[in-house]
Amino acid sequence: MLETIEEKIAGELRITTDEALWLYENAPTQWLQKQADFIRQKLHSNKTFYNRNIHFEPTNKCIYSCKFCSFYRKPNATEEDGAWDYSLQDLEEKLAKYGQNDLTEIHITGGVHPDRGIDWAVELLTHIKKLRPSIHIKAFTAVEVTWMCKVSKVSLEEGLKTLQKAGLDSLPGGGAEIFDPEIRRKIAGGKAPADRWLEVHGTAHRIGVQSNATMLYGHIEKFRHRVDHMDKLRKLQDESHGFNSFIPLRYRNENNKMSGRDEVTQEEDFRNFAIARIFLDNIKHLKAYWVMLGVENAFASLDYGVDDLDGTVDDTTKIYSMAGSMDSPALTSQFLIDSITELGRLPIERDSLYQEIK
Ligand code: V47
Ligand code: SF4
Repeated sequence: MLETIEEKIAGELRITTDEALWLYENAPTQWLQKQADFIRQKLHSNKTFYNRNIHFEPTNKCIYSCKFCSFYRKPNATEEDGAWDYSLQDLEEKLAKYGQNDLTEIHITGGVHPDRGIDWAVELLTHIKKLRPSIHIKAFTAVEVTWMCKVSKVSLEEGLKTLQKAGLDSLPGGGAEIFDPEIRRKIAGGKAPADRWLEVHGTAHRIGVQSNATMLYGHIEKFRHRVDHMDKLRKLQDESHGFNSFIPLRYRNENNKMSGRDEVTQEEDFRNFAIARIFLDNIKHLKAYWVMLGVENAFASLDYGVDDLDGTVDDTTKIYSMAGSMDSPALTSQFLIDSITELGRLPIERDSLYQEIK
């Protein structure tokens, strides 16, 4: 099997879902590393991408209660319970810390607030574009978009077009979790099912809003569920061509309803990145989100098919710090440039759609 797959990789042929499953179960890690690195090198030579961004989470109040989530609070929770609702003024203050040209992207995602529909999002997007006309707004997971359209009683396409007109430039990859219905139901309760997540992204791509895709792994899923997840993404991408990057997210186990579970090993992270690089032949970039993996692991994953490290991020990212990652995550561009260079790679600052800036 290994030789057959190796020949396919050398010939730029697609591997099957059975072959991907076989790799998860049988392939030596060193072999995976070599093959994934070969593909990355072919796609990106020795370039490693990063961007200058901040993350903003408007609220952690959420109508859902996903078992892996350490971040959400009930909609009626108070500040004392650890709930927050940032105002436009709070956002303005956060942005004011940066000069007009210091950032190229703002990434916005948060809890699914019961009362917030498309109008709320339009106000937020419009305000940001007024303050920073050229900033790229990557905002709202497919789950948030679904809920907003429901609150505002508009179709998905109408809702997305309204957001796009107000300044939405792309969608982040969150909310995908794991697509298998049974596993999804167990860990993510009643939130938008896989078909809907895929429909949101397919519709966004059709109207010219590109996006990313994530996969939450290392909880109760089996390898076959990961393959099924990536297969669904690969199929949609064949039709819609709108995914820029794939971001595997390892389940972090602090302060949530699945906290008793161990996290997977670093080797498992590397194997997962490598298999994703081999399987997803139509998604150009593979991102290691350093906030989740830790800086050292993220840099080490560059040997396993990863070409992108996300960005400078800055400190309000609580989704991960509350689940066990570092507090107040932030890196400077210089740190990213120096670290990538030390590894013998070429640091490339990119914009949110992966156009090279410098
Ligand atoms: O959908 C929540 C994940 C995601 C935990 O598109 C957890 O560029 C691990 O999607 N352990 C949101 N993961 C974050 C996200 C993202 C991040 C960075 C870049 C981009 C992009 C998207 O965070 C959720 C969920 O899968 N998550 N809790 C946890 N305990
Ligand atoms: Fe809410 Fe998102 Fe957390 Fe699920 S993962 S509880 S939808 S904030």
